[in-house]
Amino acid sequence: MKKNGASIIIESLIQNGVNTVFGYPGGANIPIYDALYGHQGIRHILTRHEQGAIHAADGFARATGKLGVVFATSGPGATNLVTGLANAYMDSVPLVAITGQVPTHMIGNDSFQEADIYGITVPITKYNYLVKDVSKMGQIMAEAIHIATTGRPGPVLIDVPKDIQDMSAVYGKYDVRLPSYKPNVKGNTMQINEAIKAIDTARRPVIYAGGGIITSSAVKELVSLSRKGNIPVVLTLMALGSMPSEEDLNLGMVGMHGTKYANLAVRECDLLIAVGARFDDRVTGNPDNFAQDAKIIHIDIDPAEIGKIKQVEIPIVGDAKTVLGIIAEKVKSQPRKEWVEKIKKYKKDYPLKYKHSDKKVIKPQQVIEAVNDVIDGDAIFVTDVGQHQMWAAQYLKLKESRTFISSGGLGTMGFGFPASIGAVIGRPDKTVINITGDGSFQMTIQEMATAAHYKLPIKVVLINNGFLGMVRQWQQLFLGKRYSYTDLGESPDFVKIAEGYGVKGIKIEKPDEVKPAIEKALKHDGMVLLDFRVEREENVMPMIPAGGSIETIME
Ligand SMILES: Cc1ncc(C[n+]2csc(CCOP(=O)(O)OP(=O)(O)O)c2C)c(N)n1
Repeated sequence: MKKNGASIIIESLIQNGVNTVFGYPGGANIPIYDALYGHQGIRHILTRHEQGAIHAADGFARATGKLGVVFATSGPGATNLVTGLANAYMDSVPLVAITGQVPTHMIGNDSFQEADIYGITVPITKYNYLVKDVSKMGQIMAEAIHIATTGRPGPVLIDVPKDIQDMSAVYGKYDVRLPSYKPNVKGNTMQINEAIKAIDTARRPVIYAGGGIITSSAVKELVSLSRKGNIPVVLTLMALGSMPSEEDLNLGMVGMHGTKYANLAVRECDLLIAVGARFDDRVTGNPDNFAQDAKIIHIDIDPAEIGKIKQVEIPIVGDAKTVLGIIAEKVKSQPRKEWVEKIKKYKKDYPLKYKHSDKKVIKPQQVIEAVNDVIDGDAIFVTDVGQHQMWAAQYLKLKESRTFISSGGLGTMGFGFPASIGAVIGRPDKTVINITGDGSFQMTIQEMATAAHYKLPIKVVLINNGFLGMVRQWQQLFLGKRYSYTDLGESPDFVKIAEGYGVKGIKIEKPDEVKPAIEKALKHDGMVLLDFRVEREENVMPMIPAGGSIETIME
C-alpha cells in the first residue's frame, strides 16, 4: 500500500510497538504532525521545550525498558535536542529522534530554520540518517529502531526533509539485515570458563556492577551470583536499584561520592568482576590505583569498552544477563567467611553519616531519609544533577531496578523534571518523585505546564540551598571558599510559580515539618512541588577528590 513519508513514520512506530511519543511541532515537520492528527494508535505528549521532550522520552525509556521516541522540527527544534541526545548516548538509552528538515532541494542553502543536525549529532548518536529517498523511509525506520534497542542501546536520529514526508512510497514489512552490525550476546565459552575458574579461586572477589545490569535485565543473575559465591557488590550510579539496598552484600555506590566501604572493598579485592560498567573517572579516580591488586574480569556487550581505561585479564564480550547467568550457575557455592566478615565490619565502622541539625535548619540528607520513611522504596526516583543527586544516590532505599533514574555520564542539569514526566507516563502505576536542586529545576521549569496539562501526579522534592551547591562545594574545598558565581541569590517564590502553572506548591522551612509535608504531598492527587529550604553550605561526604583514590578520601 502507498503512503506518504510522514504516515510511514507513524505506521512503522506502531508496527514496532511504540504507542507514546514526546515532541514539539514546527514548519518542517507539519506533515508528521498531520499524520498524527486524530490517530488512535499513538499518544503524543506535547512538552514546552524540545529539551523537555527528549528528556521525557529518555525517562520513559529508562523507567519502562521500552524505546523512547521524540519528534522535533528543523533548525532550533533539532538543535534543542542536542543535550538530550548526548545525555542518552552517554547513558546508553534506547531512543529514536525524528527531526524535520528543510526540503531536499533547499538543503545547504542556509534556508530558513536549516541546521545540519545530521552532521551535528554524528558524535552523540549511535547512528544517524538523513533520508533522501522516500522509498527508503520504511527500511530506515526499521533499522533505526533495531539499532537503538539492541546490543548496547543508544540514541538514533533520523532527519527527514519536508518533501520526503509529503512524497509517497509503498510501505510493507521490512527485514533488518545489517552485516556489519552484529552484537555478540553469548560470550566466548573459553573466556567464561576462565572467569568461573578465577572466581572459584578468588579469596576476596568484588562485583562492580554498572548500568548494563539494568539494561539487560540481569538483576536476578547478579543477585544469584553474589549470594552463591558470597561476593560483595559495588554499584555505579547507573546501576542503583539493580540490587535491593537491604541486601547484606550490597555495598551501595562506589567512587567519588560512594560509600567508604564500597571503595575499601575495591581497594582490597583480589578479583574485580566488572559487568556492564565502563570504569568512568567518577568511579575510578586514578585508574592506576583502582582495584590495583586485583585481577579483572570485564563483561560488556560493547567490545570498545573493554581495555579502554583499565587493562583486563579476562575480557568477555557479551550480554550481562546471558553471561552472568552461566557464571552464576556454574561457580562454586562458597561461604568466604573471612572476607564477608571483613566487609560487614567495614559497613559497621564506616556508615554514611552527617551532623544532625540543631533542630532549626533542615539538613538535605534528612529530607531524603524522610522520603525513605514515607515511601519505603515504593516509587520511581528521578534526580537532577548536583549535591542533591549524590545525597539521593547515597541515602535512598531502593527495592528494584528502573526505580533510580539519573543523568550519569553527561551530568545534565535540567534532566530530572522532564524525565519524571516520561517516567510517570510510562509507569502510571508508580509514584514518581523528582529529587532536584534549585539550579537544576530552573533549567526546565517550564515543563510544569506539561505536568499540569496532562495532570501528571509528579512529586518534586526540591532541595533548595540557594547555591549551585556541587560547584560551591568544590570552591569551598579546593579554592578557599572563593564562591565565584555560584550563589543564586534570593530564591524565587517556587510556591507561587507552581501555583501559576496550576499545580500545588508547599514551602518547608523547619525540620519537624519535613515528613508531614511529604505525607501531605503523597495524599494529593496531582503534582506537588515541595520547596525544602535547607542548610546552605552542607557538603556531600565522603568524597574522593578527582583523580584520587581511597587514600585521599575526605570524610
Ligand atoms: C547543564 C549543566 N550546566 C552546568 C553544570 C555544572 N554543574 C554541576 S552540579 C551544578 C550545581 C547544581 O545545582 P543545583 O541543581 O541547585 O543542585 P545542588 O548541587 O545545589 O544540590 C552545576 C552548575 C551541569 N552539570 N549541567
